[in-house]
Amino acid sequence: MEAPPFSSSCSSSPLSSTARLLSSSSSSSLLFRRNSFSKTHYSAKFKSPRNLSVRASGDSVVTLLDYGAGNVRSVRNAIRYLGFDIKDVQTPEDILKADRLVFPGVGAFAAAMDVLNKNGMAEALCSYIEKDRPFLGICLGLQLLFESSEENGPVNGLGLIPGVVGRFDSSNGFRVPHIGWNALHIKNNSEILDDIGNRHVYFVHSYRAMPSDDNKEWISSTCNYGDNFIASIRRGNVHAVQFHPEKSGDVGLSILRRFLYPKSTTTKKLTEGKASKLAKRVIACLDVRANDKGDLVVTKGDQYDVREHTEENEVRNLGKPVELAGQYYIDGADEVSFLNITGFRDFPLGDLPMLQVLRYTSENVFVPLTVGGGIRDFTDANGRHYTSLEVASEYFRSGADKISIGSDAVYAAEEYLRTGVKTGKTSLEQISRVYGNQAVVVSIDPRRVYLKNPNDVEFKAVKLKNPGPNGEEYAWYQCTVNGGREGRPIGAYELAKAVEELGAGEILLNCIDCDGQGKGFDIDLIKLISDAVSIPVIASSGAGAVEHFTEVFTKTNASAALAAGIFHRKEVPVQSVKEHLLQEGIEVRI
Ligand code: 1PR
Repeated sequence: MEAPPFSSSCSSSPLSSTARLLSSSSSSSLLFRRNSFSKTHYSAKFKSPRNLSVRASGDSVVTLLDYGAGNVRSVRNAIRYLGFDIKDVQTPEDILKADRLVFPGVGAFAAAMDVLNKNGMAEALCSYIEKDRPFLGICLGLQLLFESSEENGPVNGLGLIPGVVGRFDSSNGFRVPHIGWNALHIKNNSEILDDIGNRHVYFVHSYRAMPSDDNKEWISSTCNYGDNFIASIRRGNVHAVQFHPEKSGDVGLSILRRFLYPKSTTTKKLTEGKASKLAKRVIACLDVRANDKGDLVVTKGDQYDVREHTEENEVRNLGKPVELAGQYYIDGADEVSFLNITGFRDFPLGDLPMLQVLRYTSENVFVPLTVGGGIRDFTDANGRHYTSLEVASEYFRSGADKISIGSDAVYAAEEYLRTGVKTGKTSLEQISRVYGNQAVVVSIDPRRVYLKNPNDVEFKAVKLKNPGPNGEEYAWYQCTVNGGREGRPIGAYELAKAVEELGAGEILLNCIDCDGQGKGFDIDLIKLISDAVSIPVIASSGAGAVEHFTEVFTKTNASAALAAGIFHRKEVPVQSVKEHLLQEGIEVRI
């Protein structure tokens, strides 16, 4: 395919406060005590499926443009998994000398452009692309090729492709951010998409570029989410994708492999799928904490009580975090979440090897990883102060795609509702400003409080389908902090609406009453919250059978359903859940 001339207008823009934050957070190296931690200890039994992995020969080096925001570790891991070494861009000359360049844009548009402009990378990128050198942009790495973006803007982009990047419209009922596995509509020969077999790929973004007459020659695929937006572009050797191949399981690895081995005969066509729209997600959750011997284990509570009811009163041990996460990936989980459930009292960067768990997991697990627990400001025993942004940054650098905030989000919401002022200083606001709200989940731990009369309380109450123990017909859902230990004067409904305004991109909705009971999700609660907000809601707590997943997706607007106990105890495999959902006509990723 011949590459027509490019219309470049590489532009510069002043350094924003976001970019200053971004560069300072990314350059800060955290001085925390790393526990001695053996990789074999945590991943001894887990063997990754290597069927898609091939060894590169000859010039097996990929140049990676990583400007220090968000999770680029996953892209690195996927490239290494496919047999390539990575050379990091240090100077603009490294871009010009690259044989193949991967640009995984992460974070906000303006912040990324500021960094690129400041260090001369923008010009080098334009020059490299204009010469039709092998290029793969990912997510923001696609958006930055356009003329400008409305994200905190307008802000000028690299100007290589005609068009403005705009925000999804949530007024038509589509939740923003667009998070999850969606279908591609192939428009032109893209080569790198040749083997994907009509399967879903993983998107996570609030802004998108739209097709037009001016950019139609660039478009290789579109995706529908309220409107048709550009999912990938291709011109000559230049490719860019809005979705995340490094997070799209075997489909994504196949796309990356086609880019890295353009003339390869080693490609393997994947099983044909029937992807047509955004799939409902099935998420495996690992509650993690140190047991009494100090080993980090996956545990599971009954209504948040994680101790065995024996004389020893030990913390329940259901397996090793890295091993189990790897197994759930193989089994087809659409995401894996780690919740460090004692993070509220232990400093996550100091005492617990959660960072190592993330690092090892992300080497072999190519679906999104969320980590939560202990994300807040903290001063250690030596008086060193860590901001929640630093804690989150370290999680992102270690392989997390999203972080989840529990207790700290409750305090932030209470303060916001009390004063009506967004200070911009809460962990929620800071992290979503720097990393984008799609990277920030708020985990809610509510407990049912039964009422005879809904007017007995200032918080939103619901009429229950099943009355309470004393025949109460109503309940409100009281938020808790510190792993359910302390009730707070705020309801789940009020909290959900407040954290959406403060910048949360998704809600993980637990329910203490249902946790570990296996009797089904709390439909009243999930309906209340998923109807109240326009960000995606993950239903959690209570799954005990495949039918419970169908129920939550047919009776509420949940975007995803999460389970722990039934997966850990191997009572119901992830695949059975998906097969059942498909039989019931609910689209899921296969
Ligand atoms: O407050 O920011 O440090 O975050 C702490 C995080 O740890 C929160 O996300 C909170 O939900 C979680 N957490 C704290 N204590 C517990 C506990 O169980 N004692 N776990 C806990 C929350 C709930 C779900 C569980 C589902 C599904 N566990 O994660 O996986 O209920 O379980 P099921 O399918 O077996 O019913 P911070």
